[in-house]
Amino acid sequence: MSDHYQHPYPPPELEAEYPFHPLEFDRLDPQEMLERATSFYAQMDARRSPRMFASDPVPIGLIELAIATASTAPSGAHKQPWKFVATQNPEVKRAIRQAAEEEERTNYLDNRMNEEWQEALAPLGTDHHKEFLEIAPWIVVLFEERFELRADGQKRTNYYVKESTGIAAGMFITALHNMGLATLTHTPSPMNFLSRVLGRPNNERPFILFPIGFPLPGVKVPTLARKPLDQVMVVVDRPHT
Ligand code: IYR
Repeated sequence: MSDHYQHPYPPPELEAEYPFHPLEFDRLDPQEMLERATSFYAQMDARRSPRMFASDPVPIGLIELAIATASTAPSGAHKQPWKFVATQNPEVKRAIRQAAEEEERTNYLDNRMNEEWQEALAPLGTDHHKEFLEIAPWIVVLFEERFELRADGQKRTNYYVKESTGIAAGMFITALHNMGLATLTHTPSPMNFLSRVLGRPNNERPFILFPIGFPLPGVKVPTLARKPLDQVMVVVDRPHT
């Protein structure tokens, strides 16, 4: 047996039961790989989370494409345990803002966040004002599907729900940035009110809220440094003893 032997996938008898097809995959030449990697990194490194938005409308087609892109995320047993709930309705956005600001007032003004937490947030200058929830043209709330609820009322387990939904969230942010839209990963806390305001069933739990639109022209963002590669990457070149 050669070092490169690989047990065949799929097992031949499985193909009688489930469909398989050859993967479409174009190998790029090394030069093009490096060019694409370099320019994509520069593009993503320019992404920031604004906290003031313009009210300019965004066509639903772009929101649909961002959600379709996010939904290409890999997921545990391919269950895709997420739901992207989108609204541009002013009354819904107002209800979300009001409930979020009420919770955040308790967080910031009644010290529900402990001292360490408030210290960590100090350089970001966040507070309980969340006007962007009404001003941004779209709010998309990503829900994790804790379990699958079938139409006939049957329940089915979902797997790696947080990992899967987290990956979808990252791809959503990436898709929005790539199409020239801005978003803020907002986690009002606690955020159970989102299930009520958006009328979601109890197998879904709010995961992250995304206001989406264009940044207010001239908006400032904190001057933050990203960790250098050597602080986020470790190469292991021999077994640890
Ligand atoms: N949920 C609050 C507080 C907050 C917490 C973290 I961690 C942040 O990175 C930013 C804000 C709020 O939305 O203001």
